Amino acid sequence: MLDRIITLDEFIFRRQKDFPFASGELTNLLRDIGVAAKIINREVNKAGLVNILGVAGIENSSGDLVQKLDVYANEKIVDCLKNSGECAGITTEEMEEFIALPGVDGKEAKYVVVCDPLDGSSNIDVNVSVGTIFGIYRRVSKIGEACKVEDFLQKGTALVAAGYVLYGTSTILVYTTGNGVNGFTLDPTIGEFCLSHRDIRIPARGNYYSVNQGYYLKFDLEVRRYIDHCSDLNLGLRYIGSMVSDVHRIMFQGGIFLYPNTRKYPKGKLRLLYECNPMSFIVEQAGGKAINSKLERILDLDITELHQRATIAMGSPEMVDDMQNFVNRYSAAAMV
Ligand code: AFP
Repeated sequence: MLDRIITLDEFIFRRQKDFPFASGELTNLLRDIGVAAKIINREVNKAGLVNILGVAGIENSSGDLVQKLDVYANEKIVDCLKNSGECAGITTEEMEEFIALPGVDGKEAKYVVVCDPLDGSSNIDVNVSVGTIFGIYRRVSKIGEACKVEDFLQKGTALVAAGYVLYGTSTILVYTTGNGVNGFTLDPTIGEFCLSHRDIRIPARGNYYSVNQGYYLKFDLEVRRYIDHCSDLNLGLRYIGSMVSDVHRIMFQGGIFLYPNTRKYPKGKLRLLYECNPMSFIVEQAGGKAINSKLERILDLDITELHQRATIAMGSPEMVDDMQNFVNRYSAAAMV
């Protein structure tokens, strides 16, 4: 039980004081992302009114053009970071190329941001939870010059911070700066994210597995055998189709989330930079594990393209280990 309300801003500021040489730039950047999340939350909550206000691409009753929510979320994130002056560049799942942001008031930024502005957006029309995922890297190119693609093409191990916002029955922001994971629930009455989940730890095992079982026959043999094993253990299947929501459940109740290769997506569907790396950093910081179908740690994967895809198995450490054993056993058997 928390004795008094601690807002996200206060928490971030307090944490900054734990680092004697911190300049406050990361603090400000995290705060700006929190502001963008509140703006996106406001629009997500109105999504059900779209049929009344107008549909995407046409004018609403006020004469404004109604946008698709993922496009809107993308614009809001970019706007917030553009004006903040703490971000040298941003790349998102919505954009083909990254954007280099100019310094503000003569100040040159040292961080770049990667983001999936509205993950699971195909769920919006049916009122199912969606999320925003973000990651922050220290740029590797020269400060003072326009940022370069290399600033974004860094392994997950180089992440300075990562987080997600889940727009669910309540809106919650979960983030890490590599020193544990904390969650903040939006109190709509005061418009603040308030510390609600301190030092989140993933249980070693859980009672659920999360995979699009509709693709079962398209998975490799070893993945199918692992899924059979989960079913043999009487684990429940939970799959929302919105990675943030599925992983958020695992953060608290344990379990495993899988998106393996299929015939349609031989390299996996999810994006390494925007989805897999930030979520893996958070999961590892909470004591979990995240690997790909080749059993490589997600955060160690080389990245050569902004929109590179990856396969993933993440969640409770003992369940990821089990999955690893199945892959080892059945892929060896397949080679005989
Ligand atoms: P959308 O953003 O297009 O809805 O995709 C969501 C997502 O990237 C991830 O959040 C889900 O876990 C996964 O794709 C769902 O994909 P399937 O519909 O193929 O299971």
